[in-house]
Amino acid sequence: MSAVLSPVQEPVEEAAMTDGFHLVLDALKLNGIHHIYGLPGIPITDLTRMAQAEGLRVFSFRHEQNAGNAAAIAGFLTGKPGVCLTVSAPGFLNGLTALANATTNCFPMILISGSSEREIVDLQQGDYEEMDQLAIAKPLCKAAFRVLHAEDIGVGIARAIRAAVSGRPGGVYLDLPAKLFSQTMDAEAGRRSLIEVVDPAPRQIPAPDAVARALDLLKGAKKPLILLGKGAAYARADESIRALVERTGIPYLPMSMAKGLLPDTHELCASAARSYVLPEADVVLLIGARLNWLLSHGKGKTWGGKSHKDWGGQKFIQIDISPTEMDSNVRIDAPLVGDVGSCVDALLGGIGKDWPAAPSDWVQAITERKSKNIAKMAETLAKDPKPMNFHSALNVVRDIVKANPEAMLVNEGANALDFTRSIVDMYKPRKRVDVGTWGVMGIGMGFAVAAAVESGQPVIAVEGDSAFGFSGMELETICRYNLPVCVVILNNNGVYRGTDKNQGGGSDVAPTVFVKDARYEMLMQAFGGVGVYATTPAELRQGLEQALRSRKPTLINAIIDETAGTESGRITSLNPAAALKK
Ligand code: ADP
Ligand code: TZD
Repeated sequence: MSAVLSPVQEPVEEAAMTDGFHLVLDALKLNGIHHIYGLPGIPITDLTRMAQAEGLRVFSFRHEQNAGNAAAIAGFLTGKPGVCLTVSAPGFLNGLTALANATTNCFPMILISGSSEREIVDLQQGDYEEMDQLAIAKPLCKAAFRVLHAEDIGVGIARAIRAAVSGRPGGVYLDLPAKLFSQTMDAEAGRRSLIEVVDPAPRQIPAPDAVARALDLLKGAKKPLILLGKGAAYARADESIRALVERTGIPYLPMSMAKGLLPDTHELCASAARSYVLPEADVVLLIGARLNWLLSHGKGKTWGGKSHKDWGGQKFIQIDISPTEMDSNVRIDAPLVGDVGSCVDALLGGIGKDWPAAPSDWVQAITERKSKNIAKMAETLAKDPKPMNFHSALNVVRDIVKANPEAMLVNEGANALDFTRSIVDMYKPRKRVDVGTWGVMGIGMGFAVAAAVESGQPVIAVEGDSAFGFSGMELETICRYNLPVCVVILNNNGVYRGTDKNQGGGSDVAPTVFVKDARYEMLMQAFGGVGVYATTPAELRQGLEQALRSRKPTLINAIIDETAGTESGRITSLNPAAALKK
């Protein structure tokens, strides 16, 4: 053996390599995404382990729908896409409801699902958890992509991020087949293939003639009204919106998730006179709010129309980033297409010192109705019925939120939703998250986890007992991550209430009725959290105060009069049987 190595035999330094797993994680990190909400299994278990090793936080759930809801609301709260990671077929399908809900609500999220081998899926040969996930996701989200080669991971993630947050935000599906993760490539080439997305949600400036048209209409209004939706909350143009309201003196109505954009106690807040201002207003400025069912489609009796479909005669100015939203229900006289911040700033630019004050008789009339309704509500809230009802329980939550305006409020149910929305004032933007555009049950614990994680603030989740059941197993997740979440179940023994009877007279209880006096607080105790059984407002108050002080996972089972709720809360009329009774 020769002691001298020939040039060909010289040991070469092995090129550093990377793989699909690390490229995915590096691409997320490069774009400031440090949280993954998901549930492990083939083929993404190792991705979750490596994610932790690489310094990302992985929040592992008990069901993918809850992880998806967490990702969706993380997107709303941060303005960056929330990421949900699932296994193939059934895990993907479990996450899909949340993806569709995110898209419906304009929340930016990316559902990343592992998938089985394309060759087998496409020939339908029966792979483990085989499903053509990309095809199924497509119609339910804003965009859907698949990455087959490691060198395309950077582009795939960049496209997913852009699609989720630019224009109207929404859900994006990213399909990553199992084989992708183990593909290797030169580390330096891999690094160069990643994309740090520049300006992912570009501002969209409204056209000057559109601004002039809107200002003209607003200036001539006798009874102007501003309607703030969750698009306005999402846009983070809080100071500009406040300036618009205060400089013009125009009363405003916040939609549910826009509550707190300005404090609900603001003198121009018209919430307590809603049924007066909607039919009376002559010019309505919609800011990031759609004229969908939640606003009676902009017509009918709510808006002063003579019949169900009749237009009330209002003129509408609509600020929205989506041009096709205009005229979706009624004529939009002054469409203002652009991002909320740019549009509101453009309006402010045209509102000089000579801008007329909002007509004082209009503002005065609203103030009078408000005062009357607020006084009436105060009377109801001061009552102390036994057992508790929605009002006496929510009066406590109202005080607690007032004393802790930074706390996040999650809310779902029917009566539990409607009463909380109208009784509990919000003081800061993006503190209230709820069932949104679909009125979907099941967002509760997923939203609560992400609200705690993303805001670092304590979370109060006000839940109907039925609503809670959809995601209740995530109490374990809340305890595992030791999150400062206090769940308040307004427990009236069933869906809407607990008193329905089996109309056939059989021994089964009615479809809306649950086990009586269920001890939900014990579920929290099972995982090491604090359980409180509250039958009085004092017990509820003590439980809530203690939870906020200790920041320990807590569940308060607040026992409500089982006769207290109404069918479907405030939307009884949408039940088909209501039409039979007419
Ligand atoms: P709400 O339920 O509170 O009435 P919607 O979800 O119906 O609100 O409406 C939100 C609207 O806001 C959507 O039409 C969406 O396109 C729009 N939107 C979302 N983000 C922005 C933004 N940054 N600028 C302008 N419009 C936005
Ligand atoms: N399933 C899903 C996914 N979303 C829904 N909205 C419903 C079913 C129907 N539904 C409502 O619209 S509210 C509600 C259901 C089942 C629960 C109401 O009961 P609750 O609240 O106990 O949560 P209240 O306070 O008793 O009304």
